[in-house]
Amino acid sequence: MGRFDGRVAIVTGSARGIGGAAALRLASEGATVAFADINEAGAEAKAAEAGGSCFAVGVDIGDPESVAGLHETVLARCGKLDVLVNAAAIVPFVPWNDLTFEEWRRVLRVNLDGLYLMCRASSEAMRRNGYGRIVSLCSNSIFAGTPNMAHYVAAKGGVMTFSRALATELGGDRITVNCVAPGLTDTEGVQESPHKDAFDFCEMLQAIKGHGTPKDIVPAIAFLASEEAHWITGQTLVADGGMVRW
Ligand code: 4PL
Repeated sequence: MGRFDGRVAIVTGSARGIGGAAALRLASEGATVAFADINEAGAEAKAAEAGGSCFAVGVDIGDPESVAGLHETVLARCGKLDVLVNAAAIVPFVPWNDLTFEEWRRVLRVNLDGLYLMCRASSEAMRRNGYGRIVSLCSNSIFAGTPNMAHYVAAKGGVMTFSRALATELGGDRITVNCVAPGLTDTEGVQESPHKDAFDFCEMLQAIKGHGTPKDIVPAIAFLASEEAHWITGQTLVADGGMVRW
């Protein structure tokens, strides 16, 4: 008996990192999860790890046709959609002096336009369903003003404030909309980037010492995605060892 028995979920960014861990958790608690990622091979591997009725779909969340195709696949296969976890994002490391408009647009296209497109399509299916849970990955960088990612910080601020507004729009359809805001987290993506050198700085500010890992973030995502979180909407829950407070 799992919290997500009979539920159908889409998790974007689920080939690895926090999205991958969240998708595996929902699956382990009974959900049929569509592992959605632009890295289709990675998503296939994670879906195979989850087993059961889980499957993978390649998607570019910044492309309306790709997002429409993802939703057609999920609805044809599963008949409904209960949960959307928006974990897909570009995590850039670009100092302000090098931040071109092209780079700004590249990040905003995925991290904010992609959120709009996913919520646009998913909320239609959830509205027909009369039930829904949308959980989007934010970042504590919106409170800290973290360096070398001004465009990312701008997009993640939009993730939080858009979610507040969408919660109002969808409340009448029994759909909740919330965010989880991790701090710097030890993922494959972070280890491949200069962000990996910031763990000591973050730890200095944390109330609880140590490096955040995907498994530290997943419980907050799973709770907000669960049926029993029905009275919580429009909120942003920070899960960062107490680095920032608000
Ligand atoms: C504090 O979301 O929140 C680095 C990279 N440092 O992506 C983030 C902090 C990063 C963050 C983030």
